[in-house]
Amino acid sequence: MKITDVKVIVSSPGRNFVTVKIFTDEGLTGIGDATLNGREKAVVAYLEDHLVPILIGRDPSRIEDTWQYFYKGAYWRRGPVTMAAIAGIDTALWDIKAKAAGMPLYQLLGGASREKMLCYTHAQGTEISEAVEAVAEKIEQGYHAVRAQVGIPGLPAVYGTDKSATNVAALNNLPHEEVWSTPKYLRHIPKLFAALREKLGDDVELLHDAHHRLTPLEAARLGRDLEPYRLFWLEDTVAAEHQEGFRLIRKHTVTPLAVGEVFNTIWDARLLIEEQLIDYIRMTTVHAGGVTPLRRIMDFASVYNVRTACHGAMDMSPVCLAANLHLGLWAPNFGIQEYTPYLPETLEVFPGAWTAKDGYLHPGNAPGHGVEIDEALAARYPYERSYLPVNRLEDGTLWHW
Ligand code: CS2
Ligand code: MG
Repeated sequence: MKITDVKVIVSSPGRNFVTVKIFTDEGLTGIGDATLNGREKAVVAYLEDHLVPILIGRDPSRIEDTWQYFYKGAYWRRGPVTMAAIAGIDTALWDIKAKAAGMPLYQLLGGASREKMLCYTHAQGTEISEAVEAVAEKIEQGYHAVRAQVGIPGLPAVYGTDKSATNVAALNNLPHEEVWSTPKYLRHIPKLFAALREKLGDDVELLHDAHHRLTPLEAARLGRDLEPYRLFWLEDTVAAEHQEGFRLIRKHTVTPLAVGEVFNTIWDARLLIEEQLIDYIRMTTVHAGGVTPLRRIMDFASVYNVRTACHGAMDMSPVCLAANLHLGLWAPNFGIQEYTPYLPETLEVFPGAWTAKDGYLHPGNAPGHGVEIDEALAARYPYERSYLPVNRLEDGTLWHW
C-alpha cells in the first residue's frame, strides 16, 4: 500500500479543529486529530510545509518507522506544535491499519481489558450552592464522577466557571483576561467540597482542577485541606515543568494527584512516574504525538502503578477522543477518561462509533478508530481565530492560566 495524498482539514463546527486525512492507493483512508487550541495554524503549517511532502509515496503500514522518522528526523524534537502534527499522522495511520485488518483499533493493541470505561464530566457554578446543584444534576444524568469548579468570592469569574472562556465567539479577537488570587482560592475551595459531600454523600467521585496556579507548598496545603472529602483527584496543582516540585506535595498529602494535559513526551513525565509522585497521567493522543507514543507511556506508567486519565476537553476533536478510548479499553492501568459532551454541529462533522451511556464510554466496534469526517459539512464551518484566556494576579502580574 502507498500513501497517495494527505489533506489537512481546518474547520470550526463550534470550535476549531485540525484534522489530517491520509489517502492510499487501495482506497483506504484514515484520519487523525492535530488540534492545538489557540495555535491551530502553526500545526497546519508544520504539517503542510514539512511533513506532508515526506509522506507521499510512503508505506502506511510502517507506523513506527514513520513516527521515528518525524520525531528523530527533524533534529528539533518535542514541543506541542511538532507533537500535535506527528499525532495527526500517527493516528490516521493506525486508523488505516485497523481498517485494513477489519478490526477496531483496540483489538490491534491487545484487545479489551474491560467492558466499559468510567468517565468524568465537568460541573461548575459562580456560588457554592450553584456548583453543588450543577454536580447533582450531572449525577442525576447518570455520571458517577464529576469535576467541580466554583467562583471565588472577591474575584471575577475564574477558571472553569466563566462560560465565555469556552465560547469561541467571545475569544475571537484577542485573549480574554482573568484575575487570580491564590490566598482567596485556597480559603474557599475546601468549603465547596464540604458542601458537596454534605449534599451528595460519599458514593460520588469528585475531582478538582487547580490549572497549574499553585506553588508546591500551596498545593500540599490544598491537598491536606481536601483530605476529609476524599477526592478522586486534585489536578494540575503546579506548573509541572518542575517535576521535582511534586516531591514536596507528595510528602504532605494523601489526596491523589493528576497531571499531564500539557505534556508532549515521556520526558515531561518520566520522573513523576518513576518516583510515583502522581496517581494519574493525563496525557492525550493528540498532544502526546499519537497512539504510538501514548501506548508506550501507558505501559511505562503501568509499571509504577500510575493510571491513565486522558485529557478529553471539547477542544480535542472526537477523533482524539476515539483514539483515547481504544487505548483506554486496552490499557491494563486505565483509570478514567475525561468527557465533556460535544456540540451537535461537532458531532455532525465527526460522526463516530463511540458511545457514552450512564457515565461510561466505549469506542465501538467499527474497523479503525471509528470516527470519520464529513468534509463537505466541515467546509461550511471555516476557521475562526481564537485564543485561550490569560490570567493576572490582582496587581497585574501575569500568572499561569
Ligand atoms: C482543562 C482543559 O479539561 C481540562 O482539564 O484543563 O479544559 C484545558 O483548559 C483546555 O483543554 C485547554 O485547551
Ligand atoms: Mg485540566
